[in-house]
Amino acid sequence: MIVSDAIPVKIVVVGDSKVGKTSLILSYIKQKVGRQSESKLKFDYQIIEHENYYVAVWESIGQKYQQDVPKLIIKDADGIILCFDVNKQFNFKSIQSQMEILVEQCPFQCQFLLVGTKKDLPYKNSEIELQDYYNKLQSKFESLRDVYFTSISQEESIMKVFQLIIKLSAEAKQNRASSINFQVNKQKQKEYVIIQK
Ligand SMILES: Nc1nc2c(ncn2[C@@H]2O[C@H](COP(=O)(O)OP(=O)(O)O)[C@@H](O)[C@H]2O)c(=O)[nH]1
Ligand SMILES: [Mg+2]
Repeated sequence: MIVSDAIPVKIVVVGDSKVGKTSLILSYIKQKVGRQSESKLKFDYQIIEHENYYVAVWESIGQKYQQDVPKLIIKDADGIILCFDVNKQFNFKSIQSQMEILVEQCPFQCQFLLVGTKKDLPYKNSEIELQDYYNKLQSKFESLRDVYFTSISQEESIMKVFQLIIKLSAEAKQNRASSINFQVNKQKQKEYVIIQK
């Protein structure tokens, strides 16, 4: 692929410690490049070619997205994967407050997926209950696009999550860019008309 043809997309994986963020990213990278990554991922990222995209995958640390480092990591994100552990009681308040902060700190067109990790382990909440929580969240956050369940023992479940968030994020980014171009062109037209007078 010619680098200049590729669309850059930044994806950040967020969620509580030990929820499975690093495992999710490493599984995706292994599937894409066919080998284990050397990276420990903290304060670090990986660049992956995915179809026509150049994807930078980051892992964010902690939940304090207002603090300097997490804020810097998410402030130009195109897509966020917000993880929770299905083997733990779903903490609606925590997920909701994380979403509130993320939506505030991330660019306006940023897209979100909610991902329940460790689906090979027993669920603490029923799938119906989790779907209800998701529906409640979705009604509050328009940019929250879907909920998925993954396991490191089912690689294809992880690949699906990345494929979807990359596609949604790239589309939103392109739409935003073309609407800005349109506005700039309109502004230029206006200036042109003024000069013509
Ligand atoms: N059973 C199971 N364990 C997982 C899964 N994903 C991660 N883990 C385990 O959960 C622990 C924390 O994972 P890690 O990726 O380091 O979490 P992080 O702190 O969010 O980056 C590790 O012991 C992983 O092996 C999964 O899908 N199933
Ligand atoms: Mg980690």
